[in-house]
Amino acid sequence: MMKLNIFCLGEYYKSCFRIINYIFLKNKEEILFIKWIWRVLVIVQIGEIMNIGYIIGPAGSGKSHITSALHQWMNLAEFDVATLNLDPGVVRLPYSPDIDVRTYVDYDAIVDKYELGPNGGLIVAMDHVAIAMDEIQKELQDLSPEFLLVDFPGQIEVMAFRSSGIIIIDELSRGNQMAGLFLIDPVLAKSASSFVSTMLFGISIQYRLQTAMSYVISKADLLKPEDLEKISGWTENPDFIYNDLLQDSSVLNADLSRRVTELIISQEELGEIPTISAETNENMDIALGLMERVWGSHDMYMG
Ligand SMILES: Nc1nc2c(ncn2[C@@H]2O[C@H](COP(=O)(O)OP(=O)(O)OP(=O)(O)O)[C@@H](O)[C@H]2O)c(=O)[nH]1
Ligand SMILES: [Mg+2]
Repeated sequence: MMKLNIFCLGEYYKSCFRIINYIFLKNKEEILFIKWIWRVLVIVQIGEIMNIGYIIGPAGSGKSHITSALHQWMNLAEFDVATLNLDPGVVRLPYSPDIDVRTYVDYDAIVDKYELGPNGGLIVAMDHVAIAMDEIQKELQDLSPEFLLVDFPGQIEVMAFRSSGIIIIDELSRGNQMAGLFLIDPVLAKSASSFVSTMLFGISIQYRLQTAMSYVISKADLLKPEDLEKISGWTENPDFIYNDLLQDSSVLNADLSRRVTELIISQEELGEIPTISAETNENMDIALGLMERVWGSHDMYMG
C-alpha cells in the first residue's frame, strides 16, 4: 500500500512537471529550475530517491570486478552506496554484496530438481528471483542507500529478453533513478566487426531495458596504446569503422555495414568511450560521472 502511494505521488509530480514544461517553459534554464523544484517536492513527500547503476556487459566482461572496485572507490569517497548481486548462479564474487539474490534462490537445487542445463537453470532461477522481489525490495527499503550498484548476471540475455528480467528491473527502478554502464571487453573490441557486434548488443539491451546506457571499455590495464587509438578512431569518425568493416573478412554485406555504422555513431552517448580497470581503479570517477549525468536528467529515466 505504502509502495503504491509512493509510486502514485512520483507519477503525479512527473505528470505535473510535464504539463508545466509543455505549457510554460521555453528555455533550458527554466526547465532545469523547475526540475529542481520537482525533485525537492518528491524528496519532501516520498523520501530520498535511490540512484541505481546497472552494471551490464557480455559474459566475463568484468561486471562483478567493476561493481566491487566502484563500490570500494565510492565507499572511500564517503558515498552512501550498496551492492546488489543479481546473479543466482555465481559461485564466487570479488565482493560481499549487501543484497544477494542467492539468499532467496538456490540455483543448484533448481538445476537438480528440474534436471536443467546451465541456461535453463538460470532462466528458472530468474523466475524465482522475480517472485522474491517483494522480499528483496523490503531489504532494499531497510537499507535505503543513496546509490545502488547492481551486478548483472553473466547471461544478460536472460535479464533483457525474458519477462522475469523486465519484472525485476521494473520493480527495482520504480520511483528511482536508473542508469546503465555497459562494459566492452577489450577482447571483443579488437576488430571492427566484433566492436560493432558488441555495441549492437549494448544498444539492443538499452532498447529492451529502457535505460540510458553509457559505454566504457573495461580491463583497460590489458589494452595496448595502439588498440586504444584504433577504438578512439572508430568512435570519432564513422568512416574509420566503415572502412575497417569492409576490410574485415567476416563482414559480407557492405550496405548492412553502412547502416549498422550509422546506427552506432548516432548514439548520442557514444562520443569518446572511456576506459576503466578494476585492476588499477583507473577512471572510477569517470564511470560514476557517466551515471550521474543520466541520474541528473531523471525525468526521462525514472522507472
Ligand atoms: N586484467 C584485468 N582483469 C580483469 C578486470 N576486471 C575483471 N577481470 C578479470 O576478468 C574475469 C571476469 O571478471 P568478472 O568480474 O567475473 O566478469 P563478469 O562480467 O562479472 O563475469 P560474468 O558474471 O560471469 O559474466 C576475471 O578473471 C577477472 O579477474 C580488470 O580490470 N583487469
Ligand atoms: Mg559477474
